[in-house]
Amino acid sequence: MVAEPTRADKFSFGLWTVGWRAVDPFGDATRPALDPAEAVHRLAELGAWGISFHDDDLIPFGSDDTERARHIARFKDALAQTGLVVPMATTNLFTHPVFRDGALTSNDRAVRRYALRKVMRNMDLAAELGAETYVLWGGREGSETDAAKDVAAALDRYREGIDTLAQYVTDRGYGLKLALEPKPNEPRGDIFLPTIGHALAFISQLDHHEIVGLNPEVGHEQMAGLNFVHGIGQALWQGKLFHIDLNGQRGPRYDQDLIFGHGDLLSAFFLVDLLEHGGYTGPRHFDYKPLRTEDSTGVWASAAANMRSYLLLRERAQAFRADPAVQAALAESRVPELSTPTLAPGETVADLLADSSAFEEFDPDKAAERGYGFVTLSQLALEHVLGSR
Ligand code: ASC
Ligand code: MN
Ligand code: MN
Ligand code: MN
Repeated sequence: MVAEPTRADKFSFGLWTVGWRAVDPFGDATRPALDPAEAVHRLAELGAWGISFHDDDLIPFGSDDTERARHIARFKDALAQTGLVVPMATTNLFTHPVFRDGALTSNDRAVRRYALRKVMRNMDLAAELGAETYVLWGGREGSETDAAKDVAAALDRYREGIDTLAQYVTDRGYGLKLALEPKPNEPRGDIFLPTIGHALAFISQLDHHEIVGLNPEVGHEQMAGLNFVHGIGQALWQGKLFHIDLNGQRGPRYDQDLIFGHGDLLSAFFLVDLLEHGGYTGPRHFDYKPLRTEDSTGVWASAAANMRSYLLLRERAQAFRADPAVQAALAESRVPELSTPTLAPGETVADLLADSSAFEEFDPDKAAERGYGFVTLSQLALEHVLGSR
């Protein structure tokens, strides 16, 4: 029996996910607006632990100070009543037409300054609500024509923007960490920092690189045809997996934002295995869209489905790890051997050069004879995913 979700599982949802009214480029909303306080209550009832938001999800754009305070107070009441926490917050730098050419990298300097202030204002609220992570998804940072952007200048401005925000967080003593979210395209034809790899390289150029990491989204890497598990593996290896957006995607096409597990299932299995065994302790955050076909019953069913997919896959990953046949297959495939350093402790380059067994006496033809047994391993994983072992 799969466990029901509990707070200890650290499941969180974007307010914009369950609250998505299903407006798409071709059609109007199919669902009414969702009251943020109701979202908090329903998610808490389903066993979620946290909720995240863009400033404009909670406080409609253009609200005056009185309205703003009222929206925040209602949200805080709902949090207090349910015990739901706010682990992360982010900024909407994409809906208003002022961001048509981007926010931190708009060609218009005044727009860039306005964007920084919009982020800072919501960082104040994020800190007040106890968030640990502040996500920056540069949805409009990009172009449709290469004539439109000086890429080096855009990256200079992106770096300036992120460093300015990191400085703000540090000056205020907020303790917030910044997490950049890569995406290759949509809504722009091409978006800057398109993949985990680009974003990691960019972070290395920041003054405040220590407090800046990543919020990778499953579907965004898969839109670029990349292996999400490898991307997460590298982000963890570099100590930069600050947060994660879980969802589903079927191949390189528009951003589907499917329920977690409803896209590439095998990849989702290996992802959960990695998160559970690879040292990630942060939120399991879902950034998905309830299908446009669904009414509110379907919305809450989809929220529950995300958590249930994760728990099922976690159970399957634990069974996979515990299976003696899997342990034997891992050994046969020499997977643990990759953790043995290539040079012996204290061995120098000169020692390696002096070791005739490494080269002069090494028989590459002989070493090439043996297969690695990965088929057996892969099939064992499949059988565990299917519940047949
Ligand atoms: C985010 C985030 C995204 C986008 C998208 C907005 O904050 O993580 O992927 O905004 O969900 O629709
Ligand atoms: Mn997405
Ligand atoms: Mn996302
Ligand atoms: Mn999204």
